[in-house]
Amino acid sequence: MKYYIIFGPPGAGKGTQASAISQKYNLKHISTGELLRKEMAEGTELGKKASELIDAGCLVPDEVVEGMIEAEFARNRDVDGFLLDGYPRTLAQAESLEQLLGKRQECVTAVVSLIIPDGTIYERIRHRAGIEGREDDCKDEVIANRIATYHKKTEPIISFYKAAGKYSEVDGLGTVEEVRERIFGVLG
Ligand code: B4P
Repeated sequence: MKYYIIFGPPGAGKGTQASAISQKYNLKHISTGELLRKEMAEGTELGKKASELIDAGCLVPDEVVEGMIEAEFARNRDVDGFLLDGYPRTLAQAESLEQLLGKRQECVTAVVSLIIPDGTIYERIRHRAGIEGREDDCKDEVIANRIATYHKKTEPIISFYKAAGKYSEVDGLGTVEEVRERIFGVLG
């Protein structure tokens, strides 16, 4: 099994690029953001708790997303691997993923990180707010908190995967197609 991670700040293009990557390599795409939005749309207890945090630009607790990932691995057996999008987002999540994969005698295959400046994050998320109306995209202070949370809690993961020799960076600026070709160039 392959376990790829598409990594980057909010608005870097992770979700945008994920479908082409998962199609090309026959991977099951797992977006923790999408799974959480589904819970919110269905009005489940988990969704109600998550929405307060997400709408404020905060991360949901590690154990919530860890449980979701474990359930998705168990549910999807007929694939060549997984593309994790938006997970892990903290060092604790990265360590938990190591343990989970270790139990299956597996490990992370590669991490592809999309690099974009903070200013572009604002532009892209403001643009998406006009199209999708996601609550967490609509206020500048919430976007600012998501960016700050990325730098504080998510960026430290980079050294974790660099040390494991699994980390590559791709320029996230340019058209969706240009970025996609760069990702394919790294994944081979
Ligand atoms: P996500 O759903 O992961 O939201 P995101 O970071 O905004 O990324 P997304 O994949 O949607 O956007 P993309 O960059 O593709 O998470 C939402 C929230 O859920 C988090 O803030 C957090 O609260 C919670 N959460 C999720 N996972 C969690 C975890 N593991 N632990 C704890 N909490 C968690 O695209 C953004 C926009 O850019 C789009 O409009 C797109 O069209 C545009 N775009 C993309 N590529 C472009 C390009 N090349 N040029 C121009 N525009 C482009």
